[in-house]
Amino acid sequence: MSKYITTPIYYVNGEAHIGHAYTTFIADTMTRYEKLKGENTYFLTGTDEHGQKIEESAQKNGKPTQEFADEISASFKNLWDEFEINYDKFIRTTDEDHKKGVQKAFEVMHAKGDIYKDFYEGHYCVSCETFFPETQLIDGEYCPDCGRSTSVVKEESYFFRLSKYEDALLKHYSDNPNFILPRSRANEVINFVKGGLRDLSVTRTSFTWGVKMPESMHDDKHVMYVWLDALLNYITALGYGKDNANMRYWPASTQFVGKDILRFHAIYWPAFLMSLDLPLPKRIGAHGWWTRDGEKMSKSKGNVIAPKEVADVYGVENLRYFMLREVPFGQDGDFSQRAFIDRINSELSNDLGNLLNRIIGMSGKYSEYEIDSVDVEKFHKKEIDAMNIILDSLDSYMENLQTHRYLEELWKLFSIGNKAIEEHAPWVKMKEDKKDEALATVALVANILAKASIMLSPVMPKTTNIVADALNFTIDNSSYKELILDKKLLKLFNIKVVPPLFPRVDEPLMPEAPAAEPNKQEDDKKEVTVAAKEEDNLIEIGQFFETSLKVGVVIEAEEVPKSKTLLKLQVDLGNGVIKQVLAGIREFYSAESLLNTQVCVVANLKPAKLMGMVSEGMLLAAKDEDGLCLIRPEKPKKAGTPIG
Ligand code: ME8
Repeated sequence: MSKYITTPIYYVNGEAHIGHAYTTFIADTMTRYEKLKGENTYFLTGTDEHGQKIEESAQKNGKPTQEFADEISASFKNLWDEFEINYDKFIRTTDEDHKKGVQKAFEVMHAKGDIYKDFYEGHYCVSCETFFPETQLIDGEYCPDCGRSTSVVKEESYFFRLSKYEDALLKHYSDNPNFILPRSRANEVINFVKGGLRDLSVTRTSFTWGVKMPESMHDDKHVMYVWLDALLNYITALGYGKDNANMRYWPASTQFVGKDILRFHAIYWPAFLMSLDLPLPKRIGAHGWWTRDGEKMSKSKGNVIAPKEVADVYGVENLRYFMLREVPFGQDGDFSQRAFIDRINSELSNDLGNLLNRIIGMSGKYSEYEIDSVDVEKFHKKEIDAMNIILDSLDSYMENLQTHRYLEELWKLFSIGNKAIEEHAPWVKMKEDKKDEALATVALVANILAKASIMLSPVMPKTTNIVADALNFTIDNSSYKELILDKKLLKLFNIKVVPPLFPRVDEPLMPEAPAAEPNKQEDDKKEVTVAAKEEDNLIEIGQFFETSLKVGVVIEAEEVPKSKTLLKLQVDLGNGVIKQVLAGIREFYSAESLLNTQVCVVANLKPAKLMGMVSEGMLLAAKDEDGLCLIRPEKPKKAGTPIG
């Protein structure tokens, strides 16, 4: 069976940032992992180039839209090439073949009776390229997803009968519980669909930068809605609407997306596919959001991290390792140089790099760089068994997208190696004239390094090739079979001396993010507030409404290790928004007791960091000498219902 792995196609309204790099790294890692296992795998990435947002960005930059799109698309492609991303195709939605494929799909949907013409009247957010009914807007004007102002649109439009697919979608989610990963995210999608799907406006007449209607529709006033155009890239890339050359790869095995665009991929996309009578992707993997030093990245704050800037100073493979190790798939992650440097120094340099250096050094000293595994089983049965248990466990972590657990477990192999060296002290054995035992320990560790580097190769392909080169073998499907599946040991070979792989980093190598607004002012404000009598401190109603209070549903809850007070909650705030809240309520509530209960949340707090984790909101609670209780709605309300 073949595998097909995709990233979202990135908008060409700005250069790549670290969030784009993360999606691309996971997809690339997964592709390399499948290829290592011998699977026939196809990997697609590319750029999303149509729509009002791109047209407006080009205008702002004073460039013709196509020229602007060409430049930014090339900058994405060059970056991925420089990072040696192993894609099979880089698609652009301005490619002629893609446009034809989209037109073809439109005709098929139309012939099926799923497209009809009507008038659209509603609100449009250009930044999200999304239509919203008035009821969903914040204060009747602002986008519920990104908070930006929406504009009123009233125009003739073709509609896709999304409502027709409501039941089929719900059935698909319930028949395929792994369709959306992590599973906790499935709830928000299911609730959204259960809330009722409105037919989707899929063409626009107010601008022209989009795929034209198929000629058969005889209606050239309209261009395709950018999300219809964009989602179809996943099949046009395989030749849909042209020669179907690679359609054998469909359905996709994993489609990676950020949580912000899960709804499009888990609702609209499957409905489009059902309309086209095509099978649905096996699963949609939705990852979390990256912040920088606890702050949301944005151009206006000037704290966006360009992946190239990081890679130039820290190395792209170190960055891949850090991002995949740092966050559980699906959760938000924070990029800080401190955390990155700690992992480079302790995990890459100490655990992996030093182990290789020790083996190079010892084998040189004791056996002129010759390694023979002949006595390993005799002296190190315990270590071999422990190693095999770990190696056997790895596949399920990677297949379930748990890259952080995969790497965490993989690193236990280095502990086994280091411990064996300490316990068996080959230098002592050499003095005691037990050379065979000393050499067996060196060979054990060489084998550990070899096997670990095979399994690490999808994450750090170049670095692990250097390790393999030092150990005189090649990382590929046949060494994977021999050393991992068949559990064989390396045959007699000579070690090659290589320079240290991971020089230690002592100081941050990049300028720090511009300082966030000083907290001092905030603190001063608090003091004044506390000092003043409450009734003297009257506020305008508008000030109160600056605080966004919402009903939320706790969909995940866990204790924060090493904290007596904190619980880490994922709170569903409706419309696909899930926020992580660190609440100091552990003394009063257990994590389990909060699951699926309703809470009241301050939803527009600036993210803050507690114990290295980001908290994006605050729960309302009352506390007196008898303890603390949460404030909750008297009757259940929909997630996201505003309070005020
Ligand atoms: O949404 N943290 O394109 P886009 C983590 N063209 N990931 C992030 C991120 C962050 N801070 N910011 C962006 C689009 N991403 C559409 C997609 S697909 C048919 C069309 C990642 O350029 C994340 O994967 O806004 C997100 O889904 C993707 O970039 C969106 O990129």
